[in-house]
Amino acid sequence: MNERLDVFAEGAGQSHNHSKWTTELKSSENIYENEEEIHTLEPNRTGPALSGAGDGKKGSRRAAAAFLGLLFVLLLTGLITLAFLNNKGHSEWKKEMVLSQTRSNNLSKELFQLQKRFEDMTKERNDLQRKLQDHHVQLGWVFYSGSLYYISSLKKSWQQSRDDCLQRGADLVIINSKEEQEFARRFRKLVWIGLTDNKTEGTWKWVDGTPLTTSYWAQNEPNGVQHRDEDCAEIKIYDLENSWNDESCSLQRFWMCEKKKTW
Ligand code: MMA
Ligand code: CA
Repeated sequence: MNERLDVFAEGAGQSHNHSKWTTELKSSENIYENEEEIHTLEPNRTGPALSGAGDGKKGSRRAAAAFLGLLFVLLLTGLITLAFLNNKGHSEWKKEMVLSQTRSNNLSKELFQLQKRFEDMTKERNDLQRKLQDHHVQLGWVFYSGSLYYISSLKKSWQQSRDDCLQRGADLVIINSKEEQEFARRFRKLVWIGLTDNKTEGTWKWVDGTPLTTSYWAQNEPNGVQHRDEDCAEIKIYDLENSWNDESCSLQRFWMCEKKKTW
């Protein structure tokens, strides 16, 4: 070691002539020679006590080193695999995100279009309903509480009256509330209503087949005056709530049709 220091000292302090460099190189070679020497001596440094373990100890150390190396390689492989999988997962997740975003955008567009279509169709429906209503009004129909009513200006028998209603896409009026009864009286006309006992005498039924539950017969009605065969109902005493009379079906009366509003 002293020799090495000397050489560097010489090199630094003295002139840069060729012989000096040669000396330096030679000295360097020497240094390595010494190192080799040290290496060859190494086993002896362990001392006599340890050298007793011999080749067996040497083998187990190699095995341990090999094991550690293998462990290191395995760990490295694991890490690389994890990094790869993570990266792969990440890119797949990103792809999924883009797809989801696209799908979401498409659905938003579709929703917007459907909303627009719904609005357009609602407008269209309202326009058609208005037109239909105007049409009915022009034909003499009156709107009241979800139904259309037609009050005739001619007089006919009960059956002819009913046929007229059927031709208009309606039927004779069915009165099933106090309000409807009041509405029907308001026209102050003697009108046929859709009530008859022509199937079974004494059993009054509405034209839709439903039985009579709430009735507004006038006082002493229905009386079925003898020899008149009074099987059809009319609104007669329209000034009173209880205004109905059973009358001979062949008599000529105004009539009232009802058409349920289906829109
Ligand atoms: C008429 C006819 C009948 C009704 C009575 C009431 C005379 O017959 O309308 O149906 O019951 O009047 O007085
Ligand atoms: Ca009567």
